[in-house]
Amino acid sequence: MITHSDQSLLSVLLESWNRNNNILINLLRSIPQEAMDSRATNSSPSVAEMFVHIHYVRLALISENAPRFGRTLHYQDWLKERQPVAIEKMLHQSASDVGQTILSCIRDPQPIKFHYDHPVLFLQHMVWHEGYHHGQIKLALKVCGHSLMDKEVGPDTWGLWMRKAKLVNSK
Ligand code: NI
Repeated sequence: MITHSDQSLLSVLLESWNRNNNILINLLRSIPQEAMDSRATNSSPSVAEMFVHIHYVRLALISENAPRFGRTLHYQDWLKERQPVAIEKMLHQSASDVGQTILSCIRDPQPIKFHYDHPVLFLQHMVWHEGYHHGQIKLALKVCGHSLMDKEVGPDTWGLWMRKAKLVNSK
């Protein structure tokens, strides 16, 4: 049974996941179409491929760990996608899937199949993974002459973590 304090902790955790996805979407929206093919090196994935990779990893880990919530994966087809609007739609869908999976697995605990002892560790892994690629995307853009300035993109990326939204009774 989920207590009131568990429920409020869960709400904050899911809010952190929403913010993580909003940060990623805001990064995507700040990238011009012509910069979507930027790569840090010749053998590195492009910016578009890294966003698609994030979408794929979310869904692949749901399928592996909580197959009852899994979707069919079309990674090779998805990798051809370069349109930011289409990629944004994918990211919204997989973010929602991750959130719903976490919530369902906490409310109705069943053993996690492979990688995690608890659904919250899955959530934390995704946040860490996406922060890692966030930096790689910005590096690829910089190498290819499409640097994003912190003063322009910072408020809607980094800034979202620290935005006060009266989620909890802080003193
Ligand atoms: Ni990765």
